[in-house]
Amino acid sequence: MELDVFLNTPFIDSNYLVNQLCYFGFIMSMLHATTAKNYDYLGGYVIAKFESGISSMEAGELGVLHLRRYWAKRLLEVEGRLDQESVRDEYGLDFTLMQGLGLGIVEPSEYLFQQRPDYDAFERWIVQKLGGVPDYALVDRLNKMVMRYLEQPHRSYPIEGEDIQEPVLSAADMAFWQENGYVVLRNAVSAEDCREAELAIWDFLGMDRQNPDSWYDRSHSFWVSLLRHQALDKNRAAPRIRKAFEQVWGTGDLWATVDRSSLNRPERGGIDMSGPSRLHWDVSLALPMPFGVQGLLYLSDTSAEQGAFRCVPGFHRRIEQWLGELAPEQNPREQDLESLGPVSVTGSAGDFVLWHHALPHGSNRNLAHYPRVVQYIKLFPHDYGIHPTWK
Ligand SMILES: O=C(O)CCC(=O)C(=O)O
Repeated sequence: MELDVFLNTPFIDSNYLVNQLCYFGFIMSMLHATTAKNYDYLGGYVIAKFESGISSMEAGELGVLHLRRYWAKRLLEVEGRLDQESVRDEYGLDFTLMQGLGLGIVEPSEYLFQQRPDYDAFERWIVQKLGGVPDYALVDRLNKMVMRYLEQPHRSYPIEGEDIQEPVLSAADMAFWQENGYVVLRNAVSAEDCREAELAIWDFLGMDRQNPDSWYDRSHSFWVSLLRHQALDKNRAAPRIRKAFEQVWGTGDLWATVDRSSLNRPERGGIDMSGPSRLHWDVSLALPMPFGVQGLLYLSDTSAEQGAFRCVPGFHRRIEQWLGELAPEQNPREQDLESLGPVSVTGSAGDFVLWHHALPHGSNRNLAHYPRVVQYIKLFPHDYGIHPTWK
């Protein structure tokens, strides 16, 4: 039964499972499934009602709409009393709110689950995490987003025909994107900004980039959970990266995720440290699959053998047919995805890779001598589609 709850938990695409843990419900279900005892199931779904009665319009001291309801839902979820079905339409709203506040989704979920604070304490925690009270302009934008999410029809992406001024992806880049489902934006950020971000990551890890002996501390995995840093924030706001996302989504109204980074270290002693080298998807494979885009910024020069990003070009155009040809008992994620023809996507420090989330993707093993350093950045519209079923 607990496995059913886990499998039925919807999931917002981002980076691979443990990487982004980008859907709070997923995290909460995992934690919850292993701890809470007193809840009932029917066909794999938790039977409970969202009883808090707190509306999205109720704000606390910070003045942020929906935040109190978000808090109340998480606490009910911890207790196994949240009717997931009744709040399914709000997944995108919760996600955008947490990302838009600059918190990401993992930390708030973990905090609420572990501390079960009252609402005032939750707001104080947010202020402490953000290093201050969210400014008026952000609160105003968030509140408008909440109203639009709840009151206006959600759009279907990509939006065709909206005029995006001063594009950074050329017509040839866009044609490549359409055909292959990925594209590289060269020189997305300056060498200096790249360097600052890379140094912040080394510093956070307590490793010396010049000294390979310092790279193999076993307490560090591929993923680097440094979320908020001036240099990382600057890259999230990089105008060229924003513009590229605007071009592929077809809209300028986008929010940025607060994601982790990664350090793909060269293999040593035959030990593969390359993280998600197995090809995978981070999105539900339930059809129809809504449009979605992921992205990563190379912070170090990355050759194919240096653990580069890999993906299967053009698979976004044939995924539905491919899924349809599988027998019902065949799990798409367990198929031989290597046989689909992945390519390595190389880049210099400062290059940014965008890929359609329908492409199977992963990282290469690093057989070179220097780690590949990457920052994950995704910009998305608040109302982009999230399939309610995780498959
Ligand atoms: O870092 C990479 O090259 C791959 C990242 C990945 O697999 C993911 O974001 O899900």
